[in-house]
Amino acid sequence: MEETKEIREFVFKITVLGEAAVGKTSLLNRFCEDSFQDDYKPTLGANIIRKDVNIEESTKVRLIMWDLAGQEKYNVIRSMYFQGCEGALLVYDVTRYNTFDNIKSRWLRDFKKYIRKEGVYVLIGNKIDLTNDRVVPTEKGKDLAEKIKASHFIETSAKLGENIEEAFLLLVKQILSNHGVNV
Ligand code: G3D
Ligand code: MG
Repeated sequence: MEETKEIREFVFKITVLGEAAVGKTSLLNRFCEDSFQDDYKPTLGANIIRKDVNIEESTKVRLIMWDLAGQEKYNVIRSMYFQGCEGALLVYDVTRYNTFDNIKSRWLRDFKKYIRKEGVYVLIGNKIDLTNDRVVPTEKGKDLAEKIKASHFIETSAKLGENIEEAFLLLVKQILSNHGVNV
């Protein structure tokens, strides 16, 4: 008789943080291309997206992702936005230095302030397809990731679809590992 493996199911809420126009919505859209976008609540100022990912045959994860609609002034909905959040993608734009500087001074600070301490984050340098406009070198990204103790660093292009799935999976696997699940 075949052995049946127990299926483990998880639901994680994650967020994508970073300055306006770094590509947060584009990253989410890329990652969720084939998936369901439900609960669109424009009045909340946030778009709530869900996607199911199978990490292994026996480990299923449902991701609930909040995308801020429009401006990055989320004061009003901040507590809802961060509540129950397990992790974040911290995104900067490799063609704009200020978006890189603001990771530490603003987005990581907010993450730490509003999300419980065990929350994990992956640092992302987006728009690497714009090679001629790049001002933040890969090494700088790596250094920052180390300094802020990000669990990983990865460079992406939401435009070309480069490393998008990888970025989200790195975050999910780190969250699972924090829950004592080894994949
Ligand atoms: P945000 O949600 O962080 O505010 P968006 O950012 O996803 O709305 O993206 C802002 C702009 O950057 C968009 O251009 C989008 O197409 C572009 N963009 C996002 N990711 C990439 C990328 O990897 N490469 C390039 N070249 N552009 C990207 P528009 O012109 O629509 O404002
Ligand atoms: Mg957006």
